[in-house]
Amino acid sequence: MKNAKNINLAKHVRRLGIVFRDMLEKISSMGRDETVRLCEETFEKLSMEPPVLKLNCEKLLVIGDLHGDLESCVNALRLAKLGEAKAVFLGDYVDRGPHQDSVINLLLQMKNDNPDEIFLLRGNHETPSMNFSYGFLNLLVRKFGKDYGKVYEAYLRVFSEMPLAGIVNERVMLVHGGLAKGLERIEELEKAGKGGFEPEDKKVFETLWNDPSEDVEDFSPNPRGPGIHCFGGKALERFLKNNNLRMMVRSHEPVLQGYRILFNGLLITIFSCRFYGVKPTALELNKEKYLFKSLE
Ligand SMILES: [Mn+2]
Repeated sequence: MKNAKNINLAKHVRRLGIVFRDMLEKISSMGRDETVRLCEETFEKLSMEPPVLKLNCEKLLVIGDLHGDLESCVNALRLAKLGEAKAVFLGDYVDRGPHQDSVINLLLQMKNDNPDEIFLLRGNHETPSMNFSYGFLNLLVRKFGKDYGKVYEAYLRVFSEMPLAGIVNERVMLVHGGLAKGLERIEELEKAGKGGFEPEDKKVFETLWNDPSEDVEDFSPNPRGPGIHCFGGKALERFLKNNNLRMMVRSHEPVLQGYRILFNGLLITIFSCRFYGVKPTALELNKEKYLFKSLE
């Protein structure tokens, strides 16, 4: 039976053109066993990746939070021109928005098909505590009924193997949230691992949750909740210098313009989900420069 959501998806599929049409149709009709299989295949690929990816390339597209924004997701995949460039997604694929299952399934399928070109970092919403309150778990219960548990566990296994960070051309650090308090060297994050289902290690947790603030020098408590910090320009500058990096790119906060440059260019926030009044944007990183690209 077609429900409102399927009709909505069909509209997207028509608008998004032929390249992804077959894949989207396949993904939107996937049942329990196919979904679990897709997760298991992607789990195998992700578990070979280290917690901190080292990426070397001429051109790379960075995509921020999606939260079920299928249109931004497909626009980003088309824009990325895989084969010529790589694409790194900064996490928060699920919860909140209307097409969470299609977004995550499409990205998992793309990761399977293009393991050396598509990279999926972990966001704070790739965890059970967030999915419990912000929609993804409920969606799976509605979609799979009493069978939801097996599918959800397969997704959680995938989430737990997503890398926490990427280093591009030894110069730019990519994460979902930001700089963790007490993190001095990137190697510490590599040693901390990927955090399991619900990251408890402080450095892993804060990498997924922290925000930058120009009102702070070093670190201050973050109103988001206990254990989360705001990091200032002084802290970031020290970290970048110690690790011989030029800048950090992160997502996690809806910024209306779709991007925001802080700390005199040491940090960029990029946001790709259109459901907060945000102009969905991606960041193209070239060897010596960067460009903002609309995903509208
Ligand atoms: Mn987030």
